[in-house]
Amino acid sequence: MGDEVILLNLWLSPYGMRVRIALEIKGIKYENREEDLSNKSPLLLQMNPVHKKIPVLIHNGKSICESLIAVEYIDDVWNDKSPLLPSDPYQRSQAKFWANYVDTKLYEIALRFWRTEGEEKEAAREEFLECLKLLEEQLGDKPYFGGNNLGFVDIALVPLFCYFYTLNLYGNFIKEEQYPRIISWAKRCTQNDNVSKSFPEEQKFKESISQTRTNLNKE
Ligand SMILES: N[C@@H](CCC(=O)N[C@@H](CS)C(=O)NCC(=O)O)C(=O)O
Repeated sequence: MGDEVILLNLWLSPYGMRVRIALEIKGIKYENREEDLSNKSPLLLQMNPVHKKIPVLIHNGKSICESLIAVEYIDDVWNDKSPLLPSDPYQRSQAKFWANYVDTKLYEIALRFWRTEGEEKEAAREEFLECLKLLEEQLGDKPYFGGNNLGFVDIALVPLFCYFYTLNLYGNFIKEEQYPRIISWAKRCTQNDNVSKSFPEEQKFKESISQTRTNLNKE
C-alpha cells in the first residue's frame, strides 16, 4: 500500500508553498486540496483544531501542522533522497535557527509592511532590508543557504521572494544592486523546477495581490 498524502492549502499561501516545495523535491505524489478560509472545511477544523490554519499535511490520515514542522517531517520520513536538513547536529541546529529567524522576524515585518502606510510602512521596509543584509552574510558565496543544494532555510525563505517581486510592482521595495547575492540566490531558486511548480501562476497572483491592495485601500 502506498502512502496517502494530502495537503490542505491555499494557492497563494507562502506557508503552503514551503510544504509543496519539500514534497516536490522528494518526488512525493500528493493531493492538493484548496481551502476557502472564509468557510473552513470540517476536515481542516478536525486536522488543525488548535490554529485552524493551512497548510496542513495529512499523511496516512495523521495531520502535521505548521509549515516548517511539515517540511522537517517530510525530510525525516522520506529520508532516502535529497536531504533538506544537514545530518550534523550543529549544522542542523543552525539551519533551524535561520529558518526560525525567517519565520518569526521576516514574515512579521513583511506583514507589517503590507498592512501599514506612511512612516510605519517605511520603518517596516527599512527593518526588512536590515534583515536581508544579515541573511546575505549568512548566504555568503554559497549557491544556497543549504550549500550546493536547496535546503531547509531556502525553503523557509523563498516563498517570500514571490511576494517581494510583486511588491516591487508597487514601488522599489528591494533595490537589486544593493542585494546582489540574495537576488541571484532568489533567481537561482525560482529557476529550480521544484520551486517554480510550487509557486502560483504569475498573472493570477499579481491580480490577486492588486485586488487585496484595492480592498485594503477602501477600508
Ligand atoms: N505559522 C503557520 C502560519 C500559517 C498561516 O498563517 N496560514 C494562513 C494562510 S497563509 C491561514 O490559514 N489563515 C487562516 C486564519 O488565520 O484563520 C505556518 O507556518 O504554517
